[in-house]
Amino acid sequence: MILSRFFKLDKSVEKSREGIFSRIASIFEQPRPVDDDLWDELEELLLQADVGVHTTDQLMEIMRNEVELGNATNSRDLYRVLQEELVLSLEEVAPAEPEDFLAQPGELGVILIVGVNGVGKTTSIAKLADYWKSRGQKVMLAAGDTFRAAAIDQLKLWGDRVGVPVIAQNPGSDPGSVVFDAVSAARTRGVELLIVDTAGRLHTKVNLMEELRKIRRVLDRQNVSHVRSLLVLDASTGQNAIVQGRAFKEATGLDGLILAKLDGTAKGGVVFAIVDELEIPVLFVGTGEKASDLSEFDAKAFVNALFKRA
Ligand SMILES: Nc1nc2c(ncn2[C@@H]2O[C@H](COP(=O)(O)OP(=O)(O)O)[C@@H](O)[C@H]2O)c(=O)[nH]1
Ligand SMILES: [Mg+2]
Repeated sequence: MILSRFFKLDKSVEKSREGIFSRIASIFEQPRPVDDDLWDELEELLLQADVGVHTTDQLMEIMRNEVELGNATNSRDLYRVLQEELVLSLEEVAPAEPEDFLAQPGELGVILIVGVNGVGKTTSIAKLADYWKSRGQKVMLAAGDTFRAAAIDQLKLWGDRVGVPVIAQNPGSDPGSVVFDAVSAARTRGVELLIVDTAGRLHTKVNLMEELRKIRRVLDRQNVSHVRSLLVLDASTGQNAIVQGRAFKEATGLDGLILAKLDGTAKGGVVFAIVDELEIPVLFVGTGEKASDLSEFDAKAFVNALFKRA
């Protein structure tokens, strides 16, 4: 059996598809007039799906316009417009490709993984390591979350499982120093991709910014020119993810998003709100707790998966 490239993406939205999105689909499946009842039901379900007030308002306005212009005259037309607009809303933000996160062959690229504690950072790092290792990259991890001893041990454990080396120091050591060591080790061993775990104490935003800036300064000093940062958000935290995203965008600048735990929520509509509000492309989604539970993100495949009918 040939599995589609987005098979995992498809599976990760099962809860959303079987929950609110199947109710949205059912609005349109039977031919019915486009009246106030339809608009009200649709608006309410989009909000329930966590699409967010701003994104929902925009979608509703576009759909009403299409009806006024005569481009959509019945519920089936509107269903098509809704799906097209959902895809467009994701595509409005220039998409990122996984390859953008790698340096030129023979050079060292660094990816900083940022996000609040508990969102799925360390697990996502293991998934990324597995993803790129299986695509032939020589990968190394750096335990830059030195705040908690458990965070260092957890990263080492994942490194063993996926078979990539982990550079770590003692708990409480300076993350900048860990990164310095890791870059030196990476160069010595011909590593192409260094993925750095970082601490996620958002409540001390000033320190967090300072810590991330310091890591960047260390990378500058070592002449690492290809540095990208990826924010991990927990899809099941809904609109709160947007608040976190804004703080990190301000603090460090972001090149892409990983939405962890998409499999754990029925409110997969939050993806539209996150992309709309943060204007940062989703690169990967987390589809479970194993190292292989990661899927590339694609706007069309995602919308198709949400509305796919058995
Ligand atoms: N279902 C599911 N669980 C996840 C996913 N990513 C992470 N987790 C779980 O979320 C919890 C926190 O993950 P962790 O990587 O330690 O978060 P961190 O504190 O941000 O580093 C762990 O129990 C993970 O197994 C995912 O994509 N799906
Ligand atoms: Mg962690």
